[in-house]
Amino acid sequence: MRERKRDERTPVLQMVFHGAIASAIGIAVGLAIDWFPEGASTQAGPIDTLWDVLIVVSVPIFVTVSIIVLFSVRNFGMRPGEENLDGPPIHGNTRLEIVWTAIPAIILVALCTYAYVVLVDIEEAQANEMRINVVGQQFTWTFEYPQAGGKPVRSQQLYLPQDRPVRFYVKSLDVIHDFWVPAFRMKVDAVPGIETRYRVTPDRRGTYPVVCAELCGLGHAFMRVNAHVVSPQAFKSWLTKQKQPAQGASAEGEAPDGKALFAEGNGDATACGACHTLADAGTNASIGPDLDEALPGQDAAAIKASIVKPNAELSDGFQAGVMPPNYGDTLSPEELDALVEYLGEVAGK
Ligand code: HEC
Ligand SMILES: [Cu+2]
Repeated sequence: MRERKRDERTPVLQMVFHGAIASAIGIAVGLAIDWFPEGASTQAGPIDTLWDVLIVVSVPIFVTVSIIVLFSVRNFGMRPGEENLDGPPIHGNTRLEIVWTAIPAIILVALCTYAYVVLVDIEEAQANEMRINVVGQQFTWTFEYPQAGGKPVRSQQLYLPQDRPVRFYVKSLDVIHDFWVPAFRMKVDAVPGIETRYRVTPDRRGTYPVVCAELCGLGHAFMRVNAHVVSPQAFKSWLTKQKQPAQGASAEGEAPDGKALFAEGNGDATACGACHTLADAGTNASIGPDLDEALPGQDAAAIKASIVKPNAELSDGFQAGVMPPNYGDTLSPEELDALVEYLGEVAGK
């Protein structure tokens, strides 16, 4: 009698013992892995803590389920000769059922409550918020900084002052994209026809990748720019500098600047530099052909044709449908001429 009892109890003790060791290892590994790049916003801290709590709670649950399955297979598995036997009929055990429903329910409600509290906390409106419009399109981002009583400043690079709360208003001109700066932790879809939003307060200076997190076409993997978190003074002087020069779009009466158009676009037209390398304009993207190699030897007419009808004649090794086909509309005739003239000069160098 005593013998039997001990036999029945040992498997449970063994399971608890193995489960505790496996959970400890799983939690240690889960917490040791750097899942995210180093955080650069006030939102990152609470989100990373939430992530760690989820690991600490979910690893033991996963281990418990796996261990029970493994021990059951070993101890209660079918032996040779038992193929036609049915197990003993078991009917409900109300106490057990209540326990295994209540415990997961309590864990889930607790985690949901905690996650909700974190969400409300990181999305809270801040005083002195700066608005930035984010426009996604195949295959680049444009950032607009609204200016009181003037035209917004547009940029292909995201500049942010350190410690200033920002609210992003995200739009898409074509398909669904997703505006994500992993170092800030927040991300939201850019959906055609609606405006989505999120808040972030960058708190560490540096340069962080802006990534499109929604498969959006051939150039998706290249839909990357940089977010620069700089000191408030540096941000101010950057913004002032953006306001002054031709900025691509021609100021009244001035001739459009081909180089600036190439590097920065004009707000409607995506910057050529988002896809092409051209040393003279200081761009180094590689979605389209390297123009330092492709341009020499081409005359103005050929260059103009490549811009206005990109799919008519394809460069070797590149696919149709990547270069925007609407530069004839998004660039004014003067801008197009300035751009062609500029590229012609670079080609002739
Ligand atoms: C979204 C990415 C993208 C943008 C933006 C873009 N291009 Fe392109 N471009 C490409 C790709 C891809 C090709 C090669 C396929 C083709 O010829 O259509 C190409 C081809 C070209 C060529 C032909 C090169 C050769 O081999 O002869 C020229 C010239 C060119 N682009 C200039 C421009 C200019 C100028 C702009 C800005 C007004 C621009 N591109 C904007 C992606 C882009
Ligand atoms: Cu995209």
